[in-house]
Amino acid sequence: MSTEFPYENRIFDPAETMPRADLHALQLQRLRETVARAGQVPFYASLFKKEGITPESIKTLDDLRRLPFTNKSDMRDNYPLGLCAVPRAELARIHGSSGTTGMPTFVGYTRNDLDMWAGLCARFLVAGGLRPEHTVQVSFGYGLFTGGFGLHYGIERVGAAIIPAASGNTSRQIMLMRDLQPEVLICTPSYALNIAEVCRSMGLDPRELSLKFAHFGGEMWTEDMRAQIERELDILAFNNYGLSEIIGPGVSGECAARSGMHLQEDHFLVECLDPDTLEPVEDYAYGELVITALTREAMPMIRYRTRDIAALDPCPCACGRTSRRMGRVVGRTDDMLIIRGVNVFPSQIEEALLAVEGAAPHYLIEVNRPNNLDEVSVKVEVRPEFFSDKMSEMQALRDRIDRKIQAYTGIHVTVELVAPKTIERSVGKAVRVVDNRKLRS
Ligand code: DLL
Repeated sequence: MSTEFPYENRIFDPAETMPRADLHALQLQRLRETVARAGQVPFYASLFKKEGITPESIKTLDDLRRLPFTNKSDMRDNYPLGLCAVPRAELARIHGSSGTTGMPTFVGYTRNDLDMWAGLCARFLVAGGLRPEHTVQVSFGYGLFTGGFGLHYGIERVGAAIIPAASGNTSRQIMLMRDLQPEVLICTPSYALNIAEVCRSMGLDPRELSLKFAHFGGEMWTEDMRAQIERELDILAFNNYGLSEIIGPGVSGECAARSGMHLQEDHFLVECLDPDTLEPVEDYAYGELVITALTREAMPMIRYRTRDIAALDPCPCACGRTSRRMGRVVGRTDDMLIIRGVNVFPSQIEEALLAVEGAAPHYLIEVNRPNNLDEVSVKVEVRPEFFSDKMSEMQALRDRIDRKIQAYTGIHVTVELVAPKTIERSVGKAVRVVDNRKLRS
């Protein structure tokens, strides 16, 4: 366990430490129930019929592999709530995801789903230090996005106090922090950096705020980004992962060891597959996460292809939780840039940038295809203290960034340095990539 963590390890729900054999038995029982529930949805019913799948035909967890995959387009084809397995009257809430392209997708929850979800969020919040005596500022959007309400009810379940600040109006966020003294911040990692920056521009030291730790999720971030946020805000930063199609936040989260996010495997069956062959990859190898929601009443999700690339770690954790852990999401299959045959994830570019002194963690990757050849340009903000009107200094910095990106990714990109605070800041999920090839096709 990390010695720097200021709280003792605490387990919110005994299910988190269930022996693996008991967990597997529970998963099998829940998988059968899920197949039965999903069978009431016409979309699944016709797929199951074709393959001869019935709840009774699920004899072992390996039978999961006989089940069909689902993906975002199935949700769109069954718009708005065609994948729901309960009558409309039983829905208690509807969330949605706008996505970056196309129609939104909606996700329905029953009362029991909401209750279970609050419990899952409470688990990872407690694993990452939340206690009933704390005050938490939630700076996620409260709305269709699952981040705000999802975490809100998780915090309530723990018994801590909530400042439901929602996202945006950053100077007001800082005023709330100064006056109400929360120990905990919840938002996207990019918004935390934005808060630190606005704080400094107001003449305040973000390290002097009352914050002690934070739970970040909802977007890709790197270990270097964590170090930077921790330095700038003088906090410990925890990672948590989830997606609206499966439930929202609460699929996994870090404990005090902060070395991988504990998957809540009594509620989700998580596979890590080669996205091309759809065969399982080895432990610790990167693959696409494919998730089956085992306890969702309103929307049982079967083998949902998340497009998120991560690796799974089966090694037992010192904290006592028995679940496997997932590493950071390093990219999405639909974010992966194939540049003249080389696969590049935006996270590799972020890692390279943050390894160069003088580069700020604010950047925008742009991909174009002039003359049918992919070209990548990266706009990078220079840190204020490194920004100079001396051409030679800026040229040298640009060369250092260029070489580092080449070393990390194997491709050459065009680096454009821009003045501090010129790249748009996010209040939610940061936009890091503009792929003009997709916009035109
Ligand atoms: O972002 C749910 C969430 C809210 C998770 C708040 C954690 C905290 P969606 O809007 O549907 O749901 O977006 C889901 O965001 O497939 C990942 O690509 C990405 N994502 C979420 N958490 C992380 C994370 C919410 N910790 C999509 N690291 C997912 C990297 C993340 N990517």
